[in-house]
Amino acid sequence: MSSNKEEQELYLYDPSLLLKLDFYRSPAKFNPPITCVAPGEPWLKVRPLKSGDYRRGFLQILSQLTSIGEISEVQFLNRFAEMRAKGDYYVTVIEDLRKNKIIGSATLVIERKFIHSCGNRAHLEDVVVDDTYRGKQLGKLIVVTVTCLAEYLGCYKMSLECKDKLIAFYRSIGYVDEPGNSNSMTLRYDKQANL
Ligand code: 16G
Repeated sequence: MSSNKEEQELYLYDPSLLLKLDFYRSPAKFNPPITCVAPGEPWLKVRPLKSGDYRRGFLQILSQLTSIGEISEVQFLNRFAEMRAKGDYYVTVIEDLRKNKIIGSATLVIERKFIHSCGNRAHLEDVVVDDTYRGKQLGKLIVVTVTCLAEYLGCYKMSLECKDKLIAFYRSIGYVDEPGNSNSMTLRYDKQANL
């Protein structure tokens, strides 16, 4: 990708938001300490999704999570533009700058409500980190980044659905099963059983 093209790229949301997050508010412990601004290696970058990330393997990384289907660059850009116009989608990625590749992603979606004084509820979605980058705390880093972002943006709570094997991970960074209120139910229209 030419640098001219890179300059024309759009961010999904304002990248300066990531400079304002206070990682010390999270119960997550990082050893060694890292944050979204200082992710532990000079070649790692945490940032909002960009319009050019189709060519940086963004969909390939998501395919480590679930089925992606055939998505053209035009379809990607149309969905990107819809999310950007809505303003409630905070798809956040980790890039390996050496390879110009997306290696991790997590999405914060904000749902506007009438309850809780017209409050906003945060949803954690589509968390994935390339498993060849294990041991760099990147799963924790990307989840804590969007978790702190939701709090910064004034959400009253953040919730998620996950596989059983990930419960311990989410507990370790502050997510809890609320007694009597932690069930998740699904009705599938796509009839896919990718569980
Ligand atoms: C997990 C994800 C969810 C994702 C779903 C895909 C997290 C915290 N949860 O539940 O966001 O959309 O998997 O599975 O990342 P599906 O293809 O069966 O909907």
